[in-house]
Amino acid sequence: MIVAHPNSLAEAIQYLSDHPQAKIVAGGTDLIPRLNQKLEEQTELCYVFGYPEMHGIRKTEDGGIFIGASELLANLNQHCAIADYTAIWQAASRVASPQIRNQGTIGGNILQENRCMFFNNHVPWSDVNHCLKWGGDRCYQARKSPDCLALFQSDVAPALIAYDAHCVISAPEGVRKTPVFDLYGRWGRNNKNLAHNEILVGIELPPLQANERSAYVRKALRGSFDFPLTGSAIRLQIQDGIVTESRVIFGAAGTKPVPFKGVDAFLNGKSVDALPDIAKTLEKEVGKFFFPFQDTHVNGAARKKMGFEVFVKSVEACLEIR
Ligand SMILES: Cc1cc2nc3c(=O)[nH]c(=O)nc-3n(C[C@@H](O)[C@@H](O)[C@H](O)COP(=O)(O)OP(=O)(O)OC[C@H]3O[C@@H](n4cnc5c(N)ncnc54)[C@H](O)[C@@H]3O)c2cc1C
Ligand code: SF4
Repeated sequence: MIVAHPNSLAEAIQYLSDHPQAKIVAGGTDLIPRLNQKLEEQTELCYVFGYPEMHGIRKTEDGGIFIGASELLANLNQHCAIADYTAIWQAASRVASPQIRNQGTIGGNILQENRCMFFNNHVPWSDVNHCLKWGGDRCYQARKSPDCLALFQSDVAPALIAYDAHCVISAPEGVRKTPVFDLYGRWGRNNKNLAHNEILVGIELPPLQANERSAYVRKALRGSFDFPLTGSAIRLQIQDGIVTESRVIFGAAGTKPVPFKGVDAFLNGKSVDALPDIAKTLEKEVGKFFFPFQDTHVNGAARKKMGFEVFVKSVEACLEIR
């Protein structure tokens, strides 16, 4: 295995352009276990860490915040500027364990591979028919699906999307910016809209609005370690006790973060005091946004139920911080 560590961001982009088979590695907490389990074959890695452009958490000219892609998740939790973006702070603090948060980066978190028990528990050298993600001809998760539906389980991405965060991406042609939501394609494999020689440099958060509140709540088998089974990021604008804008993004609900379309019709114009009761009436609506994905811990029906539970709790958590 070749592991290159170019001297600068520009050299890293050049290296990736010259070595189309090389794959970016940052903290390695997502990629290295996949390589160890032989879920992916790589002979060349390009280590992107230590470049000044990709570090730091600082104010932007418009009053927002820039988070370098190489910032460790643990650093997000120690920064007072992130604490004001409550849902993002909460999501970063819920990821995995302290060990992983001290090694994993925010960039790697939102670019982590989608997961599925039929793929991740797979024995690559066995003779069984491989699924689509392995280059086989079928999906075991959803027999009729034309493509892979593996689950995207980043905790932080839904919270970033709730805040309309943008990615700053360095490419051979220069720097481009794109909404975090647009980073993800439709299916559960090869679904990051990032060219091989593009590097995520950082994430920009817009300035905080007056009277806004947010929260992120997730459910996991072991809260202190496991991937989320479901997650809900909520962001509300409130004027004189009345909701004026609402946004909810579900995590571990599908192949990418899933917006609760139409949530404004239920929450906008309502008194904050009425929200917890309104949220409890939305089980059917919320269930529509959670793909009935089965894994070793829960079946599809349970996932929908848990999706509803985290939604209700995220509404309550959002209102607790007054
Ligand atoms: C036991 C365990 C539990 C976990 N639990 C959770 C959890 O609860 N919630 C959660 O959200 N995640 C969880 N994770 C996933 C965890 O790996 C990520 O959260 C972590 O942040 C990944 O960051 P990294 O720097 O280690 O990524 P890496 O492994 O280095 O990279 C991940 C992917 O991103 C790409 N990449 C990384 N940085 C860049 C960049 N700057 N530009 C372009 N591409 C890049 C890499 O090529 C790779 O494909 C868990 C992982 C483990 C092993
Ligand atoms: S969703 Fe289907 S194609 Fe994708 S990894 Fe799972 S079984 Fe394979």
